[in-house]
Amino acid sequence: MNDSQTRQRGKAVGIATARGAPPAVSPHDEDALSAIKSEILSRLMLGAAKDASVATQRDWFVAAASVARDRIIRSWLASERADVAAGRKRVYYLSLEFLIGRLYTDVLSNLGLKKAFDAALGDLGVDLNRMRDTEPDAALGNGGLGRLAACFMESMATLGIPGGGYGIRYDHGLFRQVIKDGWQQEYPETWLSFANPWEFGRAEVVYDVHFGGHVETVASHGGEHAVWHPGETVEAAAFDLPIIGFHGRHANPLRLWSARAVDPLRLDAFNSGDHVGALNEQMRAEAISKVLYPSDATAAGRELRLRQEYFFVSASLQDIVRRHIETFGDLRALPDQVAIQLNDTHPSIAVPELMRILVDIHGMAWDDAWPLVNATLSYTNHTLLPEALESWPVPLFERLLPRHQQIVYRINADHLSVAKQKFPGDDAMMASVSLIDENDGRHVRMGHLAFVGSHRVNGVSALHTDLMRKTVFRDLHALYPDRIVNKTNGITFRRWLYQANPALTRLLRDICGREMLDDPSRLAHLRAQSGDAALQDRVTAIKRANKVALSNMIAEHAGVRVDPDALFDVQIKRIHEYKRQLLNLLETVALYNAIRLEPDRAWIPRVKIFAGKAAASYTQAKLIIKLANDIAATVNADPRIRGLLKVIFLPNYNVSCAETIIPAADLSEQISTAGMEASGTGNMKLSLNGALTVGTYDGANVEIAEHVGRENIFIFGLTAQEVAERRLAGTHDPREEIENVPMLRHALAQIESGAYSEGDAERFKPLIGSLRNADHYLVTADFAAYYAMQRHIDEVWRKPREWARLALLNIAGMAYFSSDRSIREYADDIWRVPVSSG
Ligand code: 26Q
Repeated sequence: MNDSQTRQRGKAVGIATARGAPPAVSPHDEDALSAIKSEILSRLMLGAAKDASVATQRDWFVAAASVARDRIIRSWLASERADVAAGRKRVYYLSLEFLIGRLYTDVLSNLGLKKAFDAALGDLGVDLNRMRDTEPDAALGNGGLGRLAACFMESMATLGIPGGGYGIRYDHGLFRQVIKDGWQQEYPETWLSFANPWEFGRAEVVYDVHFGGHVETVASHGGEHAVWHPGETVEAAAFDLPIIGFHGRHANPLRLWSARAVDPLRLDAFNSGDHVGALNEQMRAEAISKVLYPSDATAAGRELRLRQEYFFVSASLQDIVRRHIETFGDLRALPDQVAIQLNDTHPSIAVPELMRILVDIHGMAWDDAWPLVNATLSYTNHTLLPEALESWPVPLFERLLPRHQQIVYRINADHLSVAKQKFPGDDAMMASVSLIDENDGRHVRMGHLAFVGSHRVNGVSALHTDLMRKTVFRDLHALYPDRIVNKTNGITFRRWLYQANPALTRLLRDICGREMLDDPSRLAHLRAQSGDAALQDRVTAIKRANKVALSNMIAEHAGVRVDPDALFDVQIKRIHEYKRQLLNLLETVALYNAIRLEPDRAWIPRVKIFAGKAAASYTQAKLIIKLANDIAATVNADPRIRGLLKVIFLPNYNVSCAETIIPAADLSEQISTAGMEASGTGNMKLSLNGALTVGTYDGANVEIAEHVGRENIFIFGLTAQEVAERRLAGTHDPREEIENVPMLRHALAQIESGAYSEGDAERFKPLIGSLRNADHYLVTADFAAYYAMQRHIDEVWRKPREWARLALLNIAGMAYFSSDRSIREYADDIWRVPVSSG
C-alpha cells in the first residue's frame, strides 16, 4: 500500500477555531432585528421556494437554522487562519457515538442570538415551540458515553481548544422506542429524512478505507517491508457539523464519515464489469454507516461492528495525518502538534492503524514510530463490566485486517518482552497482560491494546479509576504505574442549565452575579444564603413551574394526569440490570401496598417517573420496562389510593425530553449496584437543577456527596467494597434477604402471582426467578435500606423550606461537575495544550 492509494481530492477545509466574540444581539436593537427577519425571509424564499404565508414550521426552522449557520461560518473561517499561523496543537476526540440532541437553541444561545431570533420569529408570526419541535434529535449515541462526547465537544469549543470530533454519520441513530401494551418496540430513527441544515457535506474530502486481502513481505534496502494487498475498498466521505462554544468565540467541527462504494468509474477496475457483484459491493459498503449499534453495554462481537470501527478510525487518522503534514511537514513532530483521545475501546484499532500509516506508508522505522504513536494517543475507559470489554476473535480480525493483526503481534512481542524484564518468570502475569487472550479461543483484547498504545489511560470518576487499578487493569497498572489517571466526568452547563432551565439560571445569576455564567465556582455563594426563606420560596416556585410543564408532557405522551405538587421522583437512563430500575419498582410496589393497608395515613403524594431504552436484544431489560408499565397501569387505576401514587413510563427517552424532565425533578434516583456505574452524568444534571439525590456510593455519586456535603444527599446501601467482598465470599443469599423483609417478600409474591399481569403468573418469572436464585446485582441486599431511606425522604419533603435549602446546597456544590473543568484537566495532564480562560 502506498500513498497513491490514500486518495485525497483537493484541499480540505481545515478544522477551525474562531477567536473574537461576535457581540450578542439585543432583541431591542431594531436594525439588527430587521436584518435577521429579512435574512430569514430570504432564506425561506430561496431555500424552500415559499412565501411566509404557506411556510410550514419545518420550513421556518430550516430557514432560521440556515441564517444561524451563516453566523457561525464567519467566525469559524476567520479563525482557521489564526490557528494555522500560530501553529497551535490540535486535539481530536475519536468516538463511535455523539449524542447531540437538537442544535438550534444551543447554537443561538451560544452565539448570543437567542432572544433576537425569538423576537424576529415572533414578529414573523412563528410559533417558537412548535417550530423548535420540528428539529429531530441527532441521536448518534446510546447513552452516557455518547452524551459525554457531545458535552466535551461543546466545552472544547468554549475553551478555545483547536481540533474537533470524529465519528460516523449514521443514517439511523438510536432507535425510536414505542411502548405497545407496555412492551418496548423499536422503530428506525430517520433523523436525516429531511435535509440537515447544520451539516456541510465536504465533497472534496474522501478517503479510501481497505479491508481483507493479504500481506506480502517485500525485501528492501537490506531489510524487508510489508505491502498490504486489500481485497475490498470503501470510500469515507466527510460531513461537518459545527460545534460553537459559549459566546461564539470558537467553533470546532464534528467530522462524521459516511460510507459508500468506490465510484462506478473506479469500480470497473475492481470488478471488470461484474455489475451484480458491484451492486453487492455497494450494499456492503453502505451498510457500514447505516445504523448505530443499539447496545449500551454489551460488546456484540459482530463483524459489521469491527468494520465500523476500522472505517472511521482509518478515515480519521488519514485526515489528521494529512492535515499535520500539510501544516507542519514533519511526522516526527506529531505528538507536539496532535493529541488523539480514544473514547472507550471502540477506536482502539487506531493503535495499529497509526503504526501502519507511519511505518508502511511513510517509511518510518518501527522503533521511531512507536514512541510517537504512544505519545499521541490516550484512552478513556467507561466500564468495568466484563460483558462490555471488547475483544475480537483472532480469525475474524485476521481476515478483515491482516496487516493490523501482524502489527498487533509485533506490538505484543515488544510489550511482553518489557513485561518479562520487569516480572521474570511470572507466566500468569504474561498471560494477563498479553494483547491476546488465549483462554477461550484466541481473542484480541481491545482494552489492553488501547492501554499499551496510550501514554495516559483514564477512568471517569475517582472510584472507577481506583477500581480500574485494582481489577481489569491491575497487572497492566503494575507494569505502567503512572499511566492510569482519573478525569471525573462533567456536563456542559450551557445546555443542562442555561438552556434547559432559564428561570433557574436567572435566579442564580441574581444571587451569584452575572460572572457565574463563565465561572460556576461562584455558585458556592448560594451556600451562605441557603437558609434565606425568600430565596427558598423562589427556587420552589421555579421548580413548580417546571413541574407544570413536565405534567403537560406526561399528559400528552403517557396519557396520565399528575399533580405538580406531588414529589417528582425520577429515574431516567438506559434500562440495565446493574442500574436497578427493578429496585425502584419493588419499592414502588411496597409503597403501594403500604398505602392500601393504611389509606388514611398522611402519605406524601409521589409521582414515580421512569424513562429509558433497553437494547433490543436485552430480554431482561425489556421485561423490566413491561413491569414498569404493568405496575403503572394497576397503580394509576386504583381509586383506593386516591392518586397518592402515580407511576409513569415516558416513552422514547432522548436528549430533548431530558431537557424537560431534568428541570422538573425533585428526587434523582442513582441507585446502581456499588462499583458498577463508572460515573453517571445524569446524576450531575439532576443535582445541578436542584433535585436531591437518593443513591448508592457509586461512580460520581461519591464525589457529588463530597462536594454538596454528605449530609445533603441521601446515600444508602452496600459500598463497592462490601459488594466485592460478598461476591468473593459467595455469601449473598437472596432467599434469606427476601425472607427477612416481609414487604419485599410480599411484593415479589404479588408480582409472581400475576397481580400486575392480568393473572398471568408466567410473565415476570424470568425477572423474579433470577432475583431469587442469583440476584447478581444485589437488589434484595439493598432493598430494606432503600425503602427506609425513601421514607426518610418523605419526612424531609414535609418541610418544603428544608427541602429547598437542601436543593440550594446541592446546586451550590456543583461547579466541579462542569465539563469545562473536566476538559481543562484533560488539556493539562493528557493533551498538553493551553486553554483560554473560558
Ligand atoms: C461495544 C461493542 C459493540 C457494540 C456496542 C458497544 C458499546 C457501546 C456503547 C459498549 C458500551 C457503550 C456505552 C457505554 C456507556 O455509555 N458507558 C457510560 O459512560 C458514561 C460516560 O463516562 C458513564 O457516566 C456511565 O457510568 C457509563 O455507564
